Amino acid sequence: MDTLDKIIEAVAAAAPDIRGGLAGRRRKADEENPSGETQMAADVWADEYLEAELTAIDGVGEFASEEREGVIDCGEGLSVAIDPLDGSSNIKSNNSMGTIVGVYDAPLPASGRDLVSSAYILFGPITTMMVAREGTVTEYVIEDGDPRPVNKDLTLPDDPVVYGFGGRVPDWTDDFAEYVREIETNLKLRYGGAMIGDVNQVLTYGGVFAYPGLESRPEGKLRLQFEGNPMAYILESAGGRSSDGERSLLDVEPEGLHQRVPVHLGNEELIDRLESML
Ligand code: FDP
Repeated sequence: MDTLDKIIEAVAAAAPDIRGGLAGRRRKADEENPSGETQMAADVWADEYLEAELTAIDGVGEFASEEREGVIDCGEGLSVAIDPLDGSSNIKSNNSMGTIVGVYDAPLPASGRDLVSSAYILFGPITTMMVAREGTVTEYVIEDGDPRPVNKDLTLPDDPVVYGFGGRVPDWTDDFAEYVREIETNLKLRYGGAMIGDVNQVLTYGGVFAYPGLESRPEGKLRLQFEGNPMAYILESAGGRSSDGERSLLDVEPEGLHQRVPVHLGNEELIDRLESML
């Protein structure tokens, strides 16, 4: 089994344990993450759980997480960047959230072009895993830690249906607000507040997800290494597009481990139109 298989197997095996540990960890932790956001006890626990599992794999050289400041050097080989619990503010209201994993063949922070695979676990009513690798995307259902493929070579539907955008509406730029007015005539709003759940809807029904650059925060909210790049890799492998507003997220220059970036993901024509309007 190669290192990539071992990483994906370890993430799938961890999913039932992480899910099982959420119920008792809905409170806030006493700390902030390196981006200055309040951590939930579940964030800290999932981070420590996955760190132990992933750094133990022979062939993993670096490990980094949205929940910790620096990169952990753990040998020679691939670099793994994770968001252990994306959308963890949803734990209070018991809505969807998940885990994101990007595997780079370069030291961190790395370019999205150095990704060799990325995956996410979605803790919805069912635990599923989406894996992009070698240009194809596969969806698995995870029961007892065993991934069972349910959708091989998944591609975005041609006729987009949904959109979901983060950030407060008065904080959107005028150009972005104009884009929303144009596309909402044909699409319906679906926003759950966890990128994984919202992007999973786009992959299922077609459409567009964004956490755009805001008036108060032009760099947006989401992090390039842990969120933007891995999700862009999945969307582009499924035939869609990603953009920071001008270019594919995979072409954004990595400048820091916790760097933020405006994120737009979806069907090609919807992202092309966005870029022409921003
Ligand atoms: P969260 O802070 O709950 O972890 O970056 C994480 C994220 O959630 C995304 O999953 C989500 O799309 C976004 O932030 C939600 O932010 P808003 O609360 O500003 O909508």
